[in-house]
Amino acid sequence: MKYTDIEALVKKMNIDTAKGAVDKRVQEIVVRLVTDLFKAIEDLDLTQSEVWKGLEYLTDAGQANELGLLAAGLGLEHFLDLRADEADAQAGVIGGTPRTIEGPLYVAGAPETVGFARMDDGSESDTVDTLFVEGLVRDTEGNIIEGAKVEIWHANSLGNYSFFDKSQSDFNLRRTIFTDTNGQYVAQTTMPVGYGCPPEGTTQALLNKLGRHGNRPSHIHYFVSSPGYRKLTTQFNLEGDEYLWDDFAFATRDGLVATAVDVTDSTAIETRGLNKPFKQINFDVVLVKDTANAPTTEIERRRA
Ligand code: MBD
Ligand code: FE
Repeated sequence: MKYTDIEALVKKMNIDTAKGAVDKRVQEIVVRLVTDLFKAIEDLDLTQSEVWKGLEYLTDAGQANELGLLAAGLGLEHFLDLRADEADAQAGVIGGTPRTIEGPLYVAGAPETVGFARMDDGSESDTVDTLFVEGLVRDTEGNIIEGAKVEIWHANSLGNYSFFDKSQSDFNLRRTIFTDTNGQYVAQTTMPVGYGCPPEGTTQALLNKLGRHGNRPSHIHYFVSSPGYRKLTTQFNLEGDEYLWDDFAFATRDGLVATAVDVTDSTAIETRGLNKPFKQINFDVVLVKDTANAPTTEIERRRA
């Protein structure tokens, strides 16, 4: 079928048939997407079986709650970041720590403290390196921000996240730390290991067909917010990880690579109240002041 015929057909089916109140935005989106889908079916000469296979795939992915994972793996979530960067630049909003994807594994309601939090439940203390992650939250002029809300979440040594991994305790490796009077946050936790898509899952099944892996480098997620500032969604990825620049979710960005330094000095170990060497990461954050013309940084999505 010709494109003009497809366009006329979709209009006839979805616009000309409207009788009740129309949500114009939804109508515009549906008409566009259905038109583009029909054109793709035409161009690729999809068989009926292939079309049903596609719908069945989406059904399975939805039932497995893997659509968020699929969005990451297909680069949709990263694409939205690139568009948000463009919109910021167009609005003249510049500076601050770069954004990168939230991913599908945030859980709201983590325990809150000021200045310091121990994030791990101790279950991996004997088998995994202890990690101190710390930093300052500042504005773009370099002034520290006291009371900034720093939400941190990351995986355990198997690359799994609490809540989604029911073998972990509630809110393990998830904390909210408000910066202290020096604008500092300190988190004591355990070294994360990169996530891999469930091998038998729907996302990995598709990645396999694309000849792609489903692995992320070791990383730690952040939401950082403070009244009067734009909310930052970001994460750092760890130097030395084989997937650092080969992330299936495309989240690694310049400015968001951190190095975990080995600390073996006995005084430093004692000062931290430990009895073995540990790792330390510095991750400072710069927030940008909110302005009337700045695009919103609040993203509505269903979260656990
Ligand atoms: C993750 O931990 C993650 O951060 C993303 C983006 C996708 C899957 C797992
Ligand atoms: Fe993650």
